[in-house]
Amino acid sequence: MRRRVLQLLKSNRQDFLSGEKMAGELAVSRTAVWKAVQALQADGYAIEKSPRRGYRLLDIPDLLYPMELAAELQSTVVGNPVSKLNHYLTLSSTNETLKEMAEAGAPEGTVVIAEEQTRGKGRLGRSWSSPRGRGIWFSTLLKPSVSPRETPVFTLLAAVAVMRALHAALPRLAAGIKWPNDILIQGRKACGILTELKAEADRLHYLVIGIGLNVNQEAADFPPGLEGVATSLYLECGEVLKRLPLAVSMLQSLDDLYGAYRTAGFGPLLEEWKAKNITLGRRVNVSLPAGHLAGTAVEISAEGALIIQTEDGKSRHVHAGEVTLTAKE
Ligand code: BT5
Repeated sequence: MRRRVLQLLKSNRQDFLSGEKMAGELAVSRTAVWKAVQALQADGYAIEKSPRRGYRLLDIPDLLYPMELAAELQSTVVGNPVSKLNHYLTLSSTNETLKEMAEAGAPEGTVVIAEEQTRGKGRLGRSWSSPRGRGIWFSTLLKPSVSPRETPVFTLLAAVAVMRALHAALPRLAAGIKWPNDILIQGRKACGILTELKAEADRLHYLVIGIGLNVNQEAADFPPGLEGVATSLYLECGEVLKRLPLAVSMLQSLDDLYGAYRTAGFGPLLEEWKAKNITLGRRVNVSLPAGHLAGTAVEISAEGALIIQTEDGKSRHVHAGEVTLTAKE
């Protein structure tokens, strides 16, 4: 009911719509219309009510509601149908909630979005700052038929999806992908990706791809210790951005890229990743569980590993690790 009332209000934004007319069109009582309007107001929609003229929609909240996302999204798997989009005001971590849903049999393409995460997760038990309404914090469930060895490529796929959305919104933004899971702007981190999976030795059950994009944080919104390390789109371009179109664009790009991967494999995706990365050609230090590695990042393998050429001329494939970029070659 709420969705249908909202649709009517949206298609008549320039004028008031009487409660009677809406009730007639939706074949419900005027009280039902009024209740739906009240529910929409409680959700943050600014709706003006005039005793004689009816209702008029003044503003849509910048919240990532499924019905708003679905109105713009033209995806096949990710977040389609709309019942796969799950929105929460606050969650501990969207990855954690989506993993529970995956265990309970949620379908591929299920998405969990939170306005705020109280225990947002980074890799290796690190935390991810996710203040309310300031960024886009969401996770997507995919179930590709690949072996667990091939899953790192999906982190690269997600990074390319974010880059496409950033490019569409802010074409002049100097953003680039740092292998494996960061998007940096002028050397500062604006986006992180956390891919988690459940698998047997040779069979993947599911992937949960969590993406956190800093949109409207001011410097003071970041916890101590992240000065000079983290940034937001607002800090980089000086403009408060609407999160809704950015979120739609990321979901759409994820869906497009996943579709492209299913028809053409990883090849074209890796080419696009290369065009958008800032890691290859750079001298890097990589911290690995078993120590450090220094060298030049020369290539990305078909499985998404970073190939490092060390001083002694040897090539090393790094499948996971923390990369620090040093000088340009
Ligand atoms: C990441 O880890 O970059 C993965 C971040 C994934 C976050 C998303 S949000 C939706 C989904 N649900 C979750 O619970 N997580 C995912 P890592 O490479 O380990 O980087 C973590 C490090 O980045 C921290 O140790 C901080 O130094 C820094 N950091 C924390 N919050 C940040 C933020 N908002 N922006 C930039 N840097 C941040």
